[in-house]
Amino acid sequence: MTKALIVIDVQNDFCPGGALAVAGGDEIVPGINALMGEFDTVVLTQDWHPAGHSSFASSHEGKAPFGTTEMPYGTQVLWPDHCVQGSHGAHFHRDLIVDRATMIQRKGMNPAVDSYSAFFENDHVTPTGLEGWLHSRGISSLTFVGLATDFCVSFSAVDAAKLGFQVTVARALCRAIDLDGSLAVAEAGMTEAGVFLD
Ligand code: VGL
Ligand code: ZN
Repeated sequence: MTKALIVIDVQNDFCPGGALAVAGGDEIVPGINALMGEFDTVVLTQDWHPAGHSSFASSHEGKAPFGTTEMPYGTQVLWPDHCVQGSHGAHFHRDLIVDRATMIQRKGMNPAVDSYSAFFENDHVTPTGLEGWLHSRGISSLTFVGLATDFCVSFSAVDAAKLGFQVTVARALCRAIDLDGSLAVAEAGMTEAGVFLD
């Protein structure tokens, strides 16, 4: 079976000191680098928002980060400004080995729609193209690591399972935001979708 390692959003803004820091986000970098050695195919994802993105609380009058708003595609959590295209915060963590990656999937470019998943925007219908890239290379098994477990990792893993990939999430190499119990909800959703939680 041809397999790939998918490294989700190991970017400065999700690491300590970043705009949307995930506790311990930087701790997983050495382990991810080591795990790359077991895969011929390594894909990185990169959250890559235009300034003023609609997922930023600052784009909504009277809204604070970590609140929610109703978007045409459903309820959207509002975040601090993060991963603005070309900014230091959007760059990969300096110790992450990026040379081995044969594909870097950017996401979240549409100003009006967020994109947690590496496969679809948050409207759940607009594809990123990653499914085709993987399938056309004969890849059927995916291992996910990265940030954050309960948002971009879980959305990506659930979509991958629904698309028919065999999916593992290596939880020791992920860290969560855990907003109001979101980690437990995400883990239940992944299990329900047939994702193997390692
Ligand atoms: C993420 C919130 C907003 C993530 C990205 O990578 O999990 N979370 N944008
Ligand atoms: Zn984002």
